[in-house]
Amino acid sequence: MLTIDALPYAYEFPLGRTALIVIDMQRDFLEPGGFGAALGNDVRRLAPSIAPTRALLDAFRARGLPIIHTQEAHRPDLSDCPPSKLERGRGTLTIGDVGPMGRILVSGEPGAAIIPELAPLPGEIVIEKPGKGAFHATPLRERLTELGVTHLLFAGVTTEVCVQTTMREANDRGYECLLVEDATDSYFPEFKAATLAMIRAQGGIVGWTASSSAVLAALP
Ligand code: C5J
Repeated sequence: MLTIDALPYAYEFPLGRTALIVIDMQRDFLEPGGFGAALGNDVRRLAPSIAPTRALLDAFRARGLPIIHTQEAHRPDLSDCPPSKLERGRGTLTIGDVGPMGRILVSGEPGAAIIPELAPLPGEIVIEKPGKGAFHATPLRERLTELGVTHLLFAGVTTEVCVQTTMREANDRGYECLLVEDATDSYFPEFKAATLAMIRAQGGIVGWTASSSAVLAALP
């Protein structure tokens, strides 16, 4: 077992059974003209997490370790989008509307793509998900089982929505989860801080948090 200097205490992980999961680093959340901006958010707030996430990807790629990317994206006919999600995500544009980067959060549209800096390489698993959590209505569990993964290191956006939802889903399924503090961002800094605190509260009730430098230092 390897050890990361983490909170609330050291995180131990078996190298061959640990995957990096990068949540929804999509143009629709990080660039102007997408879903995040249509909801009135300042998308520049998500930019600081890009470089640390890239450093984690580079380290996992160099060691041949498993990498999973997720994308929040719906079928073009929106048949996988619950009416409640359509009703509540109403900004200047909503899911399925045509914006400057194509139809908002629709599979295959330019805005739904992962940003170029973090684009998946051939062979890396990409999970499209209709929900905020990456386990709901996706084959993620099956892919992790095939890989023998028991431990998950989380990066991505946004901290308190899709990252936290997926981390809680994973925690309930028995995965040992760590959120990389500087490889995740929120449009609301106070929500990010609260999420980090919630995860590691009560003895790590949802998991651990650590900096990307602590993760990189722990890799052989
Ligand atoms: C949101 C996400 N915030 N990826 N999605 O709607 O966090």
